[in-house]
Amino acid sequence: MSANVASQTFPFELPELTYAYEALEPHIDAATLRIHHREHHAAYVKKLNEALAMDVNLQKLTLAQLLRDPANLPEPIRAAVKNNGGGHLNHDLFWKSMAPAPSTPPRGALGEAIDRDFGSLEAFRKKFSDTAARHFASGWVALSHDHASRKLAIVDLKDHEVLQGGDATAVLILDVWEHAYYLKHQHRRPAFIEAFWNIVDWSRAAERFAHGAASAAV
Ligand code: MN3
Repeated sequence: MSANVASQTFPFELPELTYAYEALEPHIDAATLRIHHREHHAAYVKKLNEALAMDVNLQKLTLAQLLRDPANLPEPIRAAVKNNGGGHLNHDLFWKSMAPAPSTPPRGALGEAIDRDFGSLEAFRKKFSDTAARHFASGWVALSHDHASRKLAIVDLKDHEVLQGGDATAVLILDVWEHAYYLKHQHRRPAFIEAFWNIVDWSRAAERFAHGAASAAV
């Protein structure tokens, strides 16, 4: 698995994608993907670094530590770190949630857990899609594996809220901000959600699930 931005420290860098901007066509168009990565995601990284530029103590903390309890951050940069840091973390996971089609259904432990907690892959997809379509304004929808209950759940995140790494593993995430789909789909978010299922990288999702389940069992 490639390096996780959660364990990285200042200065943060825009991660390269593991596929070309054209590689997710026609499900996600190259123009949307390029702008989303090189402009939107890059801007969150830049603003996160700007917020931390004057604070040498915070520069020693990993991204996960910075986002763990925003109430402990200095008030003047609290919102900037929470929003831009959360944006950085979630986008990195979003890029890793996708791969060029065709998407093959999850096998092994993740497939079994989806069947157990949602009834079937189809039932999971419907519930996730409905949550994503209903999400009001900007945000994210994640498939989360809760470490305490050992169960999968669909989590609706506002703006750039994040799943807390110590408590849960983010198995999969979908960006439902308008910038993720507006160029191609305009107001038709459900068409974008439907397209997403063609390019979900279930094999990397299964790796995250297995890794999280192992650390939760310790
Ligand atoms: Mn985005």
